[in-house]
Amino acid sequence: MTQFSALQRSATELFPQETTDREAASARRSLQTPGSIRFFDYRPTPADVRAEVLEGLGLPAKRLSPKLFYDQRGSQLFDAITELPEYYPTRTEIGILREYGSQMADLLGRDNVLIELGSGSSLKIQTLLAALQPSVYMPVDISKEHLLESAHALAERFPDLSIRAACADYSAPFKLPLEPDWTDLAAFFPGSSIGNFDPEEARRLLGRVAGLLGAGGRLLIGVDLPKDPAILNAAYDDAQGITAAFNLNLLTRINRELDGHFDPNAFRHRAFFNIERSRVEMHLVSRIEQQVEVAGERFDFRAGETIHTENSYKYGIDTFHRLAGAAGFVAEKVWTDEQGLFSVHCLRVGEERSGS
Ligand code: AVJ
Repeated sequence: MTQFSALQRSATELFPQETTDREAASARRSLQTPGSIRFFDYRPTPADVRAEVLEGLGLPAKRLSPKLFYDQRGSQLFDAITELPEYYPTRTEIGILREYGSQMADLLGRDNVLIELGSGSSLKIQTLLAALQPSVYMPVDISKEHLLESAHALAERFPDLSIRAACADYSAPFKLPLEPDWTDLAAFFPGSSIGNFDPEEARRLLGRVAGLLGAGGRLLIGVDLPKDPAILNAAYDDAQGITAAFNLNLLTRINRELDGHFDPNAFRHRAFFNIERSRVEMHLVSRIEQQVEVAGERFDFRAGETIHTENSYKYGIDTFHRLAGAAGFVAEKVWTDEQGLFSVHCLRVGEERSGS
């Protein structure tokens, strides 16, 4: 059995199914909307989560992957972050998409299959759908409930849109519910989520996207720009403490899903711009010396010791062009806001690609 057919079979198409749980309820609601939603679950597996958490906490410099932020509560907190006065990226990027959407559509082409990586609430795509008019919209996200709710909301607003939602982890090699005769693919990767990956991982991820799209395929990608550290520090450590709650929710999630015994009050949120590496770092700092059990294993913390939970790299335009070039993309166009806070690039997969 090939890997592809294995994944195809594990994919759950909820649309026609009649079961009693929540997600099926939301799929049933979709039966009442004119729009068409099909849902494919590639189940980013809990076994991987457990192994990753235990490995990360066992390292001399403890770390956890930022993708673990996005359980249902974490996805909600992230949505709240995007509305904070200090968090400029979302509203700035949406402003750029609004202003230049028709130029973007001219470059990306219309009537294609539009894949969105890390679609979250599918808010940004809504500013582009009228201009882009894809034949199929394929949101890909790691958070299943969030993906289903968003797809449903989108179908209500865009009843003629054909939606194929895929619950998958794009940070590792991933499959998508693509049909063999779908050749005209484009991708949308907004929000500067590429910044969560170290440059080398980012190059590999972009390389996989290039492979998926094929020569000539277009990628529209949002990339946060380096800027005054004071702006960055405020954006990742807001006055209302929403980002702190988002960071600390990771511990609550581990407690719930992995039999963890973290006391979230015994940790505090820390975020700062690391200028040398051009990245915002988020950490959870142990307020005290303590021992914490997770999934039956014990982890020791010194007072002040941190768990590194996120990097958010900021790329200048030339630096990002070099990264994209190394992944097989040719830069076509870049748009920014007037203040130079954020950039959106249109990249095209070059003809000359050496393997993946
Ligand atoms: C979703 C990865 C783009 O790095 O700005 C927001 C996540 N972390 N506040 C970012 C995040 C803290 C966000 N990305």
